[in-house]
Amino acid sequence: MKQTWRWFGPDDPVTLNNIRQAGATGVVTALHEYAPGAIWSRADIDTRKALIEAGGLTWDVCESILMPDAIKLNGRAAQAEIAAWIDTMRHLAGAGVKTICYNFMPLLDWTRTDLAFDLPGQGQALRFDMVDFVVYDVHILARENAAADHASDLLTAAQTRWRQMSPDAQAALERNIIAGLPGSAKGFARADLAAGIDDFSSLSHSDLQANLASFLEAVVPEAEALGVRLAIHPDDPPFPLFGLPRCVSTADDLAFLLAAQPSPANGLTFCTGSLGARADNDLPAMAHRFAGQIHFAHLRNVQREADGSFFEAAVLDGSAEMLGVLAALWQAERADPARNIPMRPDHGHLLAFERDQKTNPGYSYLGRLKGLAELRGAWAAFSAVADHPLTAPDRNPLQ
Ligand code: CS2
Ligand code: MN
Repeated sequence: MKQTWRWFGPDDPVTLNNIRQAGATGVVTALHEYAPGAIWSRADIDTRKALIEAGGLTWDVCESILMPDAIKLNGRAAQAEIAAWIDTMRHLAGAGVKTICYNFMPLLDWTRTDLAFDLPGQGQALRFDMVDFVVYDVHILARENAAADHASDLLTAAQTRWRQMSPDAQAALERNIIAGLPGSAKGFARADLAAGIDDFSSLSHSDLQANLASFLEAVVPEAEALGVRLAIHPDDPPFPLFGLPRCVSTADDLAFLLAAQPSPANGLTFCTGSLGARADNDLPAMAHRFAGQIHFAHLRNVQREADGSFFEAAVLDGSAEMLGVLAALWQAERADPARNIPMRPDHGHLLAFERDQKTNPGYSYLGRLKGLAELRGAWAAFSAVADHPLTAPDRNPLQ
């Protein structure tokens, strides 16, 4: 397991030295100044890489090359956008950055309704509140036929909550949902979101899958020739929003995209927090099933609630069986010692004095440092149980 850390570049409140102190040896980053579809220059890539290496770290993963909506909407017809994506991939590979994360969520990237949810005695977390989301969809954005997409009990609860919601609370909810979160392409104004939803309104789940397959058909051969490992990130949350399809949410979705272009270059970012937001995703089983194609892992946890809401939990405390996933990754590396899967702690809680400082939502220092430490300890324990003389049958301290 290669311990990495997401860094948003020189403006990130977390410095490269902080990252080293957290115990990570690798960096996950992207040139976030580039808009979707723009070709990253080799010079800018080299400059970022030199900065990271001067900080005593390595640039292990690019997260992400943004995916223009034209590719999600039109598939192979978006030839210019696909060609530009390949050019950026080529420039990254030329600089030695050969694991590339991306996602295929139409219009909206990862989405939450609350960026400062208070956890008793544990700081603050990101949260997706399903009733608040329905309030926004049905009553604030007032999307046409939105009610048809939500269960009656949610509609009733949303009606009540909306009536009690102040204008300021409504404005805060809209900002959280559409203003764009770290790593996303951009934020929206309400009218732009409504227009974008219209653009995608005729797209079905299988249409989006077909467009992803077309993208992979064009890109995977080039990636394979370059020695690049593509690592698609799951949908977050892993279910449709605003009636828009999502096609990287379930084990079937992952199996489809891997089968679309069988190649070592066509792989996954196994994000336990994104996939774990669905109760029907058996994460340890999925990690075992797809272990050979997991090129990158995001390890975080979420606590699910009955109505589909969830909030970011401590890595070993949430609804997802983190130790089962770690065991699958540990066994995959044990089976092939050449593998050293880069992993990063994903979103972390906002803790202690950091609550008074500028942080990127979900990307605090203390919360991620705590998560990485717990993951490192669990990983070491697997090795100890397997190898340490103390656990040899005749010297097992527990016997
Ligand atoms: C995270 C995001 O959603 C997640 O699990 O990894 O922060 C991710 O970086 C976004 O998808 C950015 O595109
Ligand atoms: Mn993730």
